[in-house]
Amino acid sequence: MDKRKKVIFSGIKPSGDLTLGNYIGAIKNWVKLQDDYECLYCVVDLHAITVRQEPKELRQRTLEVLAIYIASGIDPQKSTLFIQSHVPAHSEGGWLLNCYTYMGELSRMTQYKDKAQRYGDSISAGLFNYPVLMAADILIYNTDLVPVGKDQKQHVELARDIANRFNNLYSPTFTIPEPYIATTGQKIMDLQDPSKKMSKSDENPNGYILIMDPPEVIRKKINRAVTDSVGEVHYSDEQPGVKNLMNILISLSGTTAEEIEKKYAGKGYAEFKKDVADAIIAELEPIQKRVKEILADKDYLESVYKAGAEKAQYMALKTLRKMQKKIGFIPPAK
Ligand code: AQP
Repeated sequence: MDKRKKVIFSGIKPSGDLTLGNYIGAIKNWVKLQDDYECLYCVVDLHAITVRQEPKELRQRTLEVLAIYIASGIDPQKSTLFIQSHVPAHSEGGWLLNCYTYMGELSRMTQYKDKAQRYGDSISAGLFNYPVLMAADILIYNTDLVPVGKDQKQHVELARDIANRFNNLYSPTFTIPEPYIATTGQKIMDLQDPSKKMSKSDENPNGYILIMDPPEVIRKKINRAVTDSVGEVHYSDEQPGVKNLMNILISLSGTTAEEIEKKYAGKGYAEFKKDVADAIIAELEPIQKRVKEILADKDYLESVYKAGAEKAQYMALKTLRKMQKKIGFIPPAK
C-alpha cells in the first residue's frame, strides 16, 4: 500500500499587502491541510515581479508574508515554508517547460487576456509566461493537489496538459496534479464593487481589508462597504454586497446563512456590519500581534526559510535532474 502522504503545493505573491481574501481563500484553508498532507507553502516572489515592484517593498513584504503564514497557524515543523527564489529549480524547471508549452495555450488563459486588455502592449513577457512557471512550481514537487481559488483552475489544467505532454513524449516523469477547491473559504469580493474579487493590487483601499489593517480601519471599511436599499440581511445574488459580508462572517465564525438571516431579521444593516467588523478584528488581532513578534525575530524567520529552502531544493532537484536526463542533457561531471 502507498503510505506516501499526498503532496500539496501553494503560494501567494508578495505583490501587495495581503488581504482578507488571501486569508480566507488561501491561508486559513492551508492551516487545516497540514496534518493530512505533505504541504509546501511558498512566497512566490518570482511571480510578483511579473508586475513592477519597488525592491525595498518587495523585500519587506516577502518576509511579512512568511510571518503571516506562521502567525496564522502554519507550523514550520509540519509544513515546508520557503521563498521561491531560494530554490533555483523553479526558474530552471520553468525554462525547460516553456519549451513544451504552446503560445496558443498561453494566449487562451483568461487571466492573461484580462491583464492584456488592461496593460496593452506594455504587458511583460513574464506575465504571458507565468502559468508555465506556475506549472514548474507544481510539477517539480510531484504535487498531487493544488489548493487554489476558482480563478486559478485554468492554470492547474495547463500544468496537467504540460505534464501529460512531457510524460507521453519521454516516459512517466511527473505526477498529474489536481486542483483542490476548498468547500469552505469563499471567494471574497471587493467591498466597494462586489462584482469583482477582493484584490491586493486594487487602486481603492476601501475595496479591501488588509490582514494587517488596524481595528479602527477595519471598522471604517466595513461601515463603508456597499450594500443596497433592500434593508434586509438576505443571502441572495440580488444583494451581492450583503452576501459578501455574510460570506466573510460564515467563513470566520462558522455560522450559517440561515442563522445570520434569523439573527438580523427586521434590524437593517448597522448591527450586522458591526458584528462583521468584530468577527474580522477578533480573527486578525492575535495574528497581527504574532506577525510583529515574528518580524522582530529575524534569526527565527531566517532559520525557517533556510530549512524550508533546503528541504524544497532537495525534493525539486530530484525531479529537475530527471527532466534534464530525459531531455538529453549531459549530467554535470562529478
Ligand atoms: N478575494 C479572494 N477571495 C478568495 N481567495 C483569494 N485569493 C486571492 N484573492 C482572493 C487566493 O489567494 C491565493 C494567492 O493569491 P495571489 O496573491 O498569489 O494571487 P491573486 O489571486 O492574483 O491575488 P490578488 O490579491 O488578486 O493579487 P494581485 O492583485 O497582485 O493580482 C490564491 O489561492 C487565490 O485563490
